[in-house]
Amino acid sequence: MIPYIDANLPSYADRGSPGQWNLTTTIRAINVALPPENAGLLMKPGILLFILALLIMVPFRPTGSVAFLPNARAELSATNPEFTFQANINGWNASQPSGTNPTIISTALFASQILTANAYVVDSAVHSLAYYQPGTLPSQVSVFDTCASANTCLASVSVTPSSPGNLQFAFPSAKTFELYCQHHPFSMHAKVFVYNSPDINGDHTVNIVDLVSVAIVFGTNSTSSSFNAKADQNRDNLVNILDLVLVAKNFGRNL
Ligand SMILES: [Cu+2]
Repeated sequence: MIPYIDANLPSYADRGSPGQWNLTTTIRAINVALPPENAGLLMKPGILLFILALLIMVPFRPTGSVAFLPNARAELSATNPEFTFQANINGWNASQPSGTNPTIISTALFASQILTANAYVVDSAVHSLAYYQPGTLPSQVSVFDTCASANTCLASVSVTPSSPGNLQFAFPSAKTFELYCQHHPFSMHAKVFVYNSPDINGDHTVNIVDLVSVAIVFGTNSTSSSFNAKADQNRDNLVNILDLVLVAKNFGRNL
């Protein structure tokens, strides 16, 4: 029996977020029981074919629909990720079905990408949606709504029963940031997971160079000498097909 693995990347729409993106990808790879380094070598021909296919398709994309890659145009026009947060003294509820005080996870949210947060009050209190640096404890949050770098606050917006809050913010790095209500930090504490940018070389466009950047370290992990943390899109300490797909999803985008 040949062992295999199914790598299924949940689509943006499946996560209950705005449905501009609708890519569901299932990839089947054989021989995953091999050590990561060897598995990477085995996958190389597949990766090269994958990249070649993308290169062939790219010239057709701006002029019309591409039947065999229907999501390509949608990706190019995808808007910034957007979430709605419900402010309640007992905890944040996001628009995602992840419950109270969730960790916000969306592949559309990567470093330097603007997240639009809409917050509205669902009880009768005054709240303040605020992003803090990773690791900031509830006891370190300013309860007087004074957002400053000195208290590791990155951005905040006040939310009252009569006035919803809107905050646009670009997380500076691929980390997991703290999301507090500054007035109720002990009960209202969610997190925001930020992916690595698919623009790996930082030239503001996602192109073949970025795909190759992932391909050449394919199969490595964080203990490998050639490991490239920026290529590890989902920050799971492995560079595998999931990371390649995340870059491919954004292929052609200007960031
Ligand atoms: Cu609050």
